[in-house]
Amino acid sequence: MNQPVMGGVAALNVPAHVKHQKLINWVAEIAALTKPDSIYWCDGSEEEYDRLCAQMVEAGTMKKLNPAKRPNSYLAWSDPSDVARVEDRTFICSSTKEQAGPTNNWMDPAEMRRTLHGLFDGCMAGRTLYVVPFSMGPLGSPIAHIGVELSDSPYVAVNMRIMTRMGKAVFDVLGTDGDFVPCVHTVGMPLAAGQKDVPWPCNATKYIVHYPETREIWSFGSGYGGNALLGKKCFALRIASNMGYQEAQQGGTGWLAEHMLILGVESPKGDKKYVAAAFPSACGKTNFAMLIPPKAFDGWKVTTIGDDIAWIKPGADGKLYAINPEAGYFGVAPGTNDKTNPNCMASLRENVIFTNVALTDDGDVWWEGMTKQAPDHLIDWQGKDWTPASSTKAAHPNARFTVAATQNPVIDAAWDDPAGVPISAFIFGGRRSTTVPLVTEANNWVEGVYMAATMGSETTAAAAGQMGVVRRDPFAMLPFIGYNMSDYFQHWLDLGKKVEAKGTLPKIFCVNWFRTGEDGGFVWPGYGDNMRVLKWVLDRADGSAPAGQQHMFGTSPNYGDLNWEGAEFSEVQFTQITSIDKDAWVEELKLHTELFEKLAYRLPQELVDTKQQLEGRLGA
Ligand code: TSX
Ligand code: MN
Repeated sequence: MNQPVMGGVAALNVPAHVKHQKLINWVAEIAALTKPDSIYWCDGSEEEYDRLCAQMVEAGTMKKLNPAKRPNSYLAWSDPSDVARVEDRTFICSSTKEQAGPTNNWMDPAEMRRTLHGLFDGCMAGRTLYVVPFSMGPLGSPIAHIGVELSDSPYVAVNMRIMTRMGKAVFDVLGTDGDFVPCVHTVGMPLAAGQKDVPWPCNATKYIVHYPETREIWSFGSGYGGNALLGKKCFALRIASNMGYQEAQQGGTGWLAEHMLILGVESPKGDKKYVAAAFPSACGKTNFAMLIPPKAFDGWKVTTIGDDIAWIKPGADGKLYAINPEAGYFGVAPGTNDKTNPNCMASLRENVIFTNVALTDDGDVWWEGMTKQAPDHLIDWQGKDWTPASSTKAAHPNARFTVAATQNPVIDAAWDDPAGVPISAFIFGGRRSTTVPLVTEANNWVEGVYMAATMGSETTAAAAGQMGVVRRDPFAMLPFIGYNMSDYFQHWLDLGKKVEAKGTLPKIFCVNWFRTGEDGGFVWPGYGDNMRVLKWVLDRADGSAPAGQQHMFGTSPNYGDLNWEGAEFSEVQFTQITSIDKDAWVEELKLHTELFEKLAYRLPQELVDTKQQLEGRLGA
């Protein structure tokens, strides 16, 4: 289909339906820089998806799984060095360092452009440049935005088809002069004439670069997840958080791009409410987004709008409306099973791309925690024989599935609604073995923002450093805020004031499923039983639940305020996970001070004042 290469320059092959000259010029410019062998414009069709997958099977990048076991599904094994996001190689190249703030890596944009120009020059030699048009959010939604990713990875093209609204229709929305975020991605491994490719090309040198002023994303050297699927963390969080902030700076109300799941709760009477919830990694976000209520909640339904990212905008009625900018789930496989998340397991029955899980002898997949008993023999994620006696893991701990949201049996009817859904409550959670109670309602928006700003999570894996150390992860956004974190806090405070003046703000809650007892075990059963907490949250949000116990940090339920039907959970246990240990909180607030010192430049005074009030209440 591609026209012959002429004079070493690949033919542009612009399809007739592409009428956006600026886009065409940009593709030509990037092609001139990266020097691919050919250029291919993705149309997003099923035929194209099947063709690219077959091509990757041929190249050894993916294996087709046994269609009897896992219909229309594939398994990719990455290079062992390319298995996760690379935060230390992620840059926010705003014109000043202050705009990126102390929590982001920064480099002068002119200097970064020189560096990247050198790296990208000829980087696609021997490869095809895929033009991947995508919409983050329902096509044409007033909350949605368009991106175009130019990538030399067919793995990126097929994953983007699942994770975003990808294809031809995007060009119709773009028209002749619509706005789009330009995203350039390369695995960074040009092929010399006749050089044989490897199954997973990548480069030891990696750069994940954002230019917030010009709203560009440039990614070099990795083919994995958030490093390469640029619609997700790079666009939907880092660039979008900046867009929402800038809109407010330019006199608008502004909007929020958040690392949040969105779920719906429907009562037996048919009342429907939505909550958005932020959790750092390893807290089970996808599990919460697909929660199955326990028997005591017969007739109640929990449905999923999204499992990772929310774009939130004030509506004309004074409520906050949220969309899921994504169209699929790129979730962690290990630990997922029919007990922890049956809805997720059902989503994964067919049409899935698995990355870095193990291969069974009958051509299916397996990962740690999928079944109690591991199979007798597997091929592990590095292509080696594995048995239960092996000392290594069969699946990489960050192994992933890519699957369309539509495969989720509990997908919300409004998941694709361009208007979004109204949010009744925000929930912020972390993994804390001590100190933080099961659930707390903030006294007001400012104190809720304080809770979210100071939230933290204990590290779980040795790889992440010391086990059990609390890492502050404000709003679960530490690696994802595309500008200065103090300005981000101010944006939340300002937006709250603007919305409060005209309408109703969601209430803010803080949860912790992970308090441990004397024996070190988790006290709270978690999972479906989180519905008991969720119900209280919604009842507080609409004012129908009693005030509960008021304490230094807000309001928590009394034992009798939660529905315990079918649960064997005593008042003693409840006290264990809701009690407030003054000494622990004295230490906790010292850690808040540490965070605030780091963020002192432009830290909102309201948050400093809130901390002082909490210290006062604690000392009293
Ligand atoms: O996802 C989790 N959630 C949210 C579910 C809706 N996890 C898994 C976290 C790692 C990704 C949880 N782990 C939750 C939870 O609420 N709670 C816990 C801790 C826990 C682990 C095991 C048990 C109870 C609590 N019980 C047994 O294993 C029998
Ligand atoms: Mn995430």
